[in-house]
This record gives sequence, C-alpha cells and structure tokens, in this order.
Amino acid sequence: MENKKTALITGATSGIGKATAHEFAKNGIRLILCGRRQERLETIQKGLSKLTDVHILNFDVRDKKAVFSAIDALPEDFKHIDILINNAGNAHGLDPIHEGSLDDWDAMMDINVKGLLYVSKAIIPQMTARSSGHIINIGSSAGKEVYPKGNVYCASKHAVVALTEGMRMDLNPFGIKVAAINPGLVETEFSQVRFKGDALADNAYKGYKALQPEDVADVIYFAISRPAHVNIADVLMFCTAQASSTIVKKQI
Ligand code: NDP
Ligand code: 8X3
Repeated sequence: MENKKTALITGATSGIGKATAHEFAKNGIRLILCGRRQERLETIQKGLSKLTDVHILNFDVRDKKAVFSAIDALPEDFKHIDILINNAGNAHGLDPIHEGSLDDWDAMMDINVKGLLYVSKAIIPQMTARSSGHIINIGSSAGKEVYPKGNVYCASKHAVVALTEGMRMDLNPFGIKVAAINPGLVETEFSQVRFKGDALADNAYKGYKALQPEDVADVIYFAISRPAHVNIADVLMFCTAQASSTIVKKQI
C-alpha cells in the first residue's frame, strides 16, 4: 500500500465517475468511491476490489454535514487522499430562462457548484498540510460556451471552470495540481437525468458516436499520471462529430 496513491471520486456510481474508477483500479490506484446509490456503490466495490483497495461513501454532495462527516470518518488507511476527482453533477432540465424550474436551478447550483466546494473544503486542508495533491474538476464544454436553454447548467459549469482557475492560483504555493477536464457530449445517464426519463433522452446520442465515459476516463488518467512537474491544466474534448455545443454532425 505504501507507494500507492489514493483517489476520491464523487459521482462514481455511473458514467464518467464509474469509468474513471475502473481506469484507476486497473492502474493500482486505491479508491474512495462516492455517490447516493448504495447498491451500485457496493456492486462496483465488489468488482474493483479484485484490482485494488476500495472504500465506499454514501452521501449527497448538497448535504454539507454529510459531506464532512463522511470524509472525517474515513478509516485510517483511507484518510490520506492524493487525488480528488470532483465529478458528481448533472444538468436538470433544458428550458428557456423564463420557463425554467426553480427546483432544477437549485439542484444544478447546489450539486455542481456548492457540492464541489463542500467536498473540496473537506479534502484540501490535508493537501495543503502535506504540500501535495491533485484535484481534477469535471467541467464541461458548457463551461466554455453558453447554448440556448443551457442557461443555468452553463452557469454552473462556468463556475466550475472559474473555481478551477481560482484553486490553481490559491494552491500554487503548496505545489498542488488543479485541472479542469471539459467534455462535450458523453453517452452516460446524463440525458436521462436532464430530461427526467423523457423520450428526449433517448435521442440525445442518436445519429452520431458520442464520447464514451471511458474516453473521458482515459484523459483523466493521462492527467493524473504525468510527471510531478507537469500539470494538464485544462482540457476541452469533443467527439469527432461535435464542433461546438450547437454543431453536431448527425446521420439522419
Ligand atoms: P451520470 O448521470 O451518468 O453520473 C452522474 C453522477 O453524479 C452519478 O454517479 C450520481 O450518483 C452523481 N450525483 C449526482 N447528483 C449527486 C448528488 N446530489 N450527490 C452525490 N452524487 C451525485 O452523468 P455523467 O457521468 O455524464 O456526469 C458526470 C459529470 O460530467 C457531471 O459533472 C456532468 O456535468 C459532467 N459532464 C457530462 C457530460 C455528458 O455529456 N454526459 C459532458 C460534460 C460534462 P448518484 O445518483 O448515485 O448520487
Ligand atoms: C454536458 C454537455 O452539451 O449537454 O455538459 O452541456 S452539454
């Protein structure tokens, strides 16, 4: 265990977080996997424990107390966290600003922005105390440009990009690496959540080959496996069919 790094991944029950957990496990990184769906956490833990040590934590990133008590209560051999992957998040709804739902807006700001801050606050002090660590925030192409009806989701992801830059500046004296990985369309449960199970979700990835969660996990692993002096600070990645948030070449 001595030389092995430990990573905490939020949103590890699905999509990009789950694929990242697999990629890290294959490469011998010890894992703390977080999410709200306990059964999934247990199944993933069971599968990946063949490859590495895995601890699971069940909390909602919106719940400040739950975030801190879960991380404070980590067992001794999982307390030292080298890598934080702030991935938990979703879009909720796709509506013009005058028709948007307050509950959707709360969910996106509370999960994508405040949740990321709570988890970061619970972990960064141990990194500054050791003067080492690596934080990767999963932003989005929606953090780089705004698209129609994307309003609040885009704002939440612009905030993630801004927080990444702010963290990189403030944590620079401590030698802590901070990065944002910003994917475009990735085929995960994202659209099921955004469209609340509506049929629109089924069309989201039709007619073109979207990024797969494993493609993003590859880039995350690449970033965390660079030499000590290299920080991959910011990545924008699209599938080949996508040129921007609004330009996607689809076969009709
Ligand atoms: P998924 O819906 O497949 O996964 C989302 C993950 O976030 C799940 O593991 C879910 O776990 C977790 N999560 C959601 N809400 C909460 C919460 N309140 N508390 C704790 N965990 C939560 O989507 P993706 O894998 O696609 O999304 C992962 C990240 O990637 C998000 O930040 C998303 O914005 C970003 N992204 C996605 C893109 C895409 O096109 N798919 C493109 C660009 C960025 P559980 O429900 O068990 O809590
Ligand atoms: C997810 C990609 O284009 O749906 O962040 O905003 S998009």
